[in-house]
Amino acid sequence: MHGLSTIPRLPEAAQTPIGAEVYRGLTARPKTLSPWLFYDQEGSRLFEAITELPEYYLTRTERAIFAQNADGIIAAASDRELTVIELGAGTATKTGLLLEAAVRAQQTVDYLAIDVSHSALAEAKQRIETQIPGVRVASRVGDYTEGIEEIHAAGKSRLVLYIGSSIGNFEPSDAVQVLREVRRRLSPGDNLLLGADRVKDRDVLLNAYDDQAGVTAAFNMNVLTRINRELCANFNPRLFRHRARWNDDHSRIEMHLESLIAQHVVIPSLELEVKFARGETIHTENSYKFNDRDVAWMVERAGFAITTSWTDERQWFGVHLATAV
Ligand code: AVI
Repeated sequence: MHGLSTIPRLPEAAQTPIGAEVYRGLTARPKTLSPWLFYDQEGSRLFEAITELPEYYLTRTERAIFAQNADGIIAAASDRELTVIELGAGTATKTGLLLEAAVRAQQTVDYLAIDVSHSALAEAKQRIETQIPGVRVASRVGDYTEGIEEIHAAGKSRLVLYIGSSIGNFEPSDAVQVLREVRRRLSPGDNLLLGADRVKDRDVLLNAYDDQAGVTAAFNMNVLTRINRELCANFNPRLFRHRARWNDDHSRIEMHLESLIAQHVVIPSLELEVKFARGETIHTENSYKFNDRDVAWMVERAGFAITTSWTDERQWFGVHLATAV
């Protein structure tokens, strides 16, 4: 027999993005799943609901910082005309405050929204164009940095928005890599506006990721339902529970799904049987919390320098303007 034919081949489903990730994550020790798996249609709806929860202060606090400082942020970003580009724009609900300030400063502004969700971009475009005359909206479905280089902005300065503390869902080294990718597509003097959640009281953080109404729990559990649907697995979500933990050594909130009993889960499309001990968890998300020094370290390694930072009264959230050097 030919030697090569004995190499075990992974089933076809393990070669799709979701199949590959679930195979990798559930055969790893400890078990992990990447947070991008949260965002199917139901997960995106649940995330929108999270942003309105009383305990989830992040969205509301960042919006308040923009409401108070939008003119200052736009003025600090450039003395030339600005073109605004938003990475992971989603429905761009907070961005309007910055775009209104840009219109006040320069009458018209070009705005490019980049996101993986076509429907979110369509909603953003429709809302911004009707509510803020003067903004010319372009959108691009794609990964976060795709399309930046297409904005040549001759004679103009680019302002890239990466807000909402999305940067906190990456491992620190990956976060630097993401920012490097952004920097690579910019010219010296262009700017990045980075929203990053700050380190704070442990209970405030834990409540934000384990709310009374159970919306965050449903968001986390939805991963199992998605794997059942898309990979024909037989997870029983009732046999798992949502856990949020503060990891002080790494300055991050962790989300896990904890198995309530010893059990086996079968994923036939991956030809995989996954064993869980009672109390064993799948680590589904990290949400890093930063102090100003962490943010400066991260952006400097990516080729930016912080020029101005803004925060709220309680100093719970940071908005940082960083210039490409
Ligand atoms: C998208 N990201 C910034 C959210 C966060 O706070 O880390 C995702 C989230 N996870 C649980 N609640 C919200």
